[in-house]
Amino acid sequence: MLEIIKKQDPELYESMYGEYTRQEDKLEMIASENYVSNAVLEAQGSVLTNKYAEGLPYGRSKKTGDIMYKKYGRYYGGCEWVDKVERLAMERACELFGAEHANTQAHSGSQANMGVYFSVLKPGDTILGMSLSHGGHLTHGAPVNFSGMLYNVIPYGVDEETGHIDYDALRELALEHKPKLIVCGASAYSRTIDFERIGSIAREAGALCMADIAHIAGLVAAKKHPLPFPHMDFVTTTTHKTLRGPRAGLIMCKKEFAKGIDKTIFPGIQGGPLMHVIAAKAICFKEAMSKEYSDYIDLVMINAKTLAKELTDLGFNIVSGGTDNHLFLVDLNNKDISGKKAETILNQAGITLNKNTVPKETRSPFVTSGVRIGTPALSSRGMGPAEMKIIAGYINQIISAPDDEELRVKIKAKVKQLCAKFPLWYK
Ligand code: DSN
Repeated sequence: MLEIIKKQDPELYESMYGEYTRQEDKLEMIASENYVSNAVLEAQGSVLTNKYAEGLPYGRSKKTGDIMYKKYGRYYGGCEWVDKVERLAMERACELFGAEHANTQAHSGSQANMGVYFSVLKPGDTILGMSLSHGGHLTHGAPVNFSGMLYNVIPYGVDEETGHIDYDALRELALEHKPKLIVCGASAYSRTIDFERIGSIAREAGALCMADIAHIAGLVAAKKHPLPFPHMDFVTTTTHKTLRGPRAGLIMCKKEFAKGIDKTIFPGIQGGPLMHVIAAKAICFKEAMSKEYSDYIDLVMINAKTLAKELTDLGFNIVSGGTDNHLFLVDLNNKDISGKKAETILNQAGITLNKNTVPKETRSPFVTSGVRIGTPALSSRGMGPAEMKIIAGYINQIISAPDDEELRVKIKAKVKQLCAKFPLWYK
């Protein structure tokens, strides 16, 4: 691994190899991270990175706006092979998620969301989005993000007692404020999202609706979470979380919005697409259609449930009482420790996760009263419920003795041994 860089640039190599060993030797429990396949990695390191392909792998009929593969839609010559790559990625995305149209060029989840907003909203329009402190994403209308700066954002959230989305309150807000767009989806929400209900609220309020499924894309692809289409007009996602593909974005939409989305991504907000990354997306979509992948998602969900149950039995408060997906939030208020401190000491013991706000939060987002825990990466390396029970024990020991540095050193060594039983597959 990294043999050429090792010879050519030892200074850089040291840090890159350091990151590789960190991934290999530690328990990666950040809910949005994963380990890609060798095929996904190979595509991203391929010669497709050399090619400019601004435009699309098709033209459109001037009369109807329909896609015409015979028409040339690129601004550069020599795109005959990358055209095939991008079409494959688009077709596979549509098949996987039941979409009428896919644009696979978005470089990231934020750009995918920007692509949708810019295609149907004008500055000052009203949108409804899940508040960041209740589990939403920055791009769903946080004041510090372009979405919060450009639009009139009405935030909705969870019922602070149950930790579940308050759909009745969401409906009332929608009917009162008549938003142009309702955005659903979350970065820190452990329960099934009722796309059908949100879609019906949007129609009642005369709004368009978009689901950002970045976190649960793998569960949706494996049909272990209800599908957003046909209830949503737009679906955006990243491809690198539970979906286990390259670090990138994807937009899907109903056919009537296809032309607007394509135009907004290029030339609207992006230049040349990253063809090596689009190839890697095509690979991950194919992988996500397999039986192995479906079994993997089952394991991710069983592991999350097992870990949440074990921690509950050890006296931890899990927000909403459990999980339906790949992650959950731990409210540490009864443990007399902040999320920041928990993140730091767990990392010192080889357990990587992130601090997170919890319902009724009293601390700042830099400190927080909780942590977010996810199982996608551990499940990719083959860990199962037996390992989740061991890990719950480690977490409990560390949080119960926050000043015990020696304990952290001991557990770090045990974590390394555990990880060695589930080696990464990179050559
Ligand atoms: N940063 C991502 C996460 O951790 O959920 C969201 O984009």
